[in-house]
Amino acid sequence: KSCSSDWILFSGNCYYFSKETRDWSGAQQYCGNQDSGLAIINNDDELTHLSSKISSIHWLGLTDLDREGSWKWVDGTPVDKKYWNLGEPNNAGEEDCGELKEAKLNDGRCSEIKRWICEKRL
Ligand code: 2F8
Ligand code: CA
Repeated sequence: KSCSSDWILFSGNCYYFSKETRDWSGAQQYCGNQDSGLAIINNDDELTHLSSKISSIHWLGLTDLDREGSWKWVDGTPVDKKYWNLGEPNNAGEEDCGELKEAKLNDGRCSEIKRWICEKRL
């Protein structure tokens, strides 16, 4: 078995790195339509690998929309604090959606339009 074309395999999961751009909900909707979800980072290897594939900010499956300040991956797993960039999450203005930027997490405005990463089990 292998990943669909345009998806890449890493450690038993298939990832889609969008070229198009959407807000966080739109990105989540795209992934859902592909039987996947916005990507979730479970360990250092995954963070390193995903980061090595991108050169701009991408949405991840991370949000505190359910409860301000309570950051969780979209599968309900709490986020390991070591992955945040220094000083993040800072909720600057109002930032409830998580993104990957230079191998660290940042909270960004959910309405911003940017690329995203989807993930599904192979
Ligand atoms: O310095 C980190 C800070 O950078 C930006 O704000 C100046 C980000 N906001 C936007 O890109 C809109 C913040 O999320 C980030 O914390
Ligand atoms: Ca921020």
